[in-house]
Amino acid sequence: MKIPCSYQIDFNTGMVTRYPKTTERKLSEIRNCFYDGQAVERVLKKADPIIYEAYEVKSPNEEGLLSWCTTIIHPGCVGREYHMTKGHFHKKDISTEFYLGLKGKGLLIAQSRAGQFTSLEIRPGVMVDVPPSWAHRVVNTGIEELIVMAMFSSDAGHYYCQIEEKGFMKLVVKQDERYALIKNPRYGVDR
Ligand code: S6P
Ligand code: ZN
Repeated sequence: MKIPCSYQIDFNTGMVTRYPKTTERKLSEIRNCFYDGQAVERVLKKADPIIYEAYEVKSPNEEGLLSWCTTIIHPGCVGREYHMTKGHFHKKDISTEFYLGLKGKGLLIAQSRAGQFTSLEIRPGVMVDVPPSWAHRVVNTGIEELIVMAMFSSDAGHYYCQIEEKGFMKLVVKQDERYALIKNPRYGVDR
């Protein structure tokens, strides 16, 4: 039986005391997330930057338990598109997830299986409720790290294929020094 426990999060770095980093996504690994392939190549000719990192505190994969994670999305753009996470659905389609902004600013974009799309601004103190059956991605639209904490059912699982293949309906791009959502020309087109 699991016993009650506590954790220490550094809101400034996203690090969790005694928990190692579990994810580090470099541009080369998530190149297909970005629309502008030529811009990806231009960046990769010089370096392979880390786009985001995560510290996951995982409970056993059992119904009734929660896991959580801090994600640090570094600032920047590839072409006109802001840095972002890969994005996913959950395998267990009755799973809700909550996101809390800890540092920086950005957007959580979400897309339902039924084809609805929405975006919500996230910044320190903002909690976002992602109900079941909505794919979600976090985008850093600011000039400093965006740090968020996500809490989800331990047995939710992650399902990346659909987003990898079809993308989200909209891109989050830099326009006149602020963000804009534009139609994704590649949405629904196999990559
Ligand atoms: C887990 C939750 C987050 C993401 C993390 C990285 O359900 O949504 O902890 O795993 O932000 O994003 P992604 O899309 O690469 O898993
Ligand atoms: Zn999730």
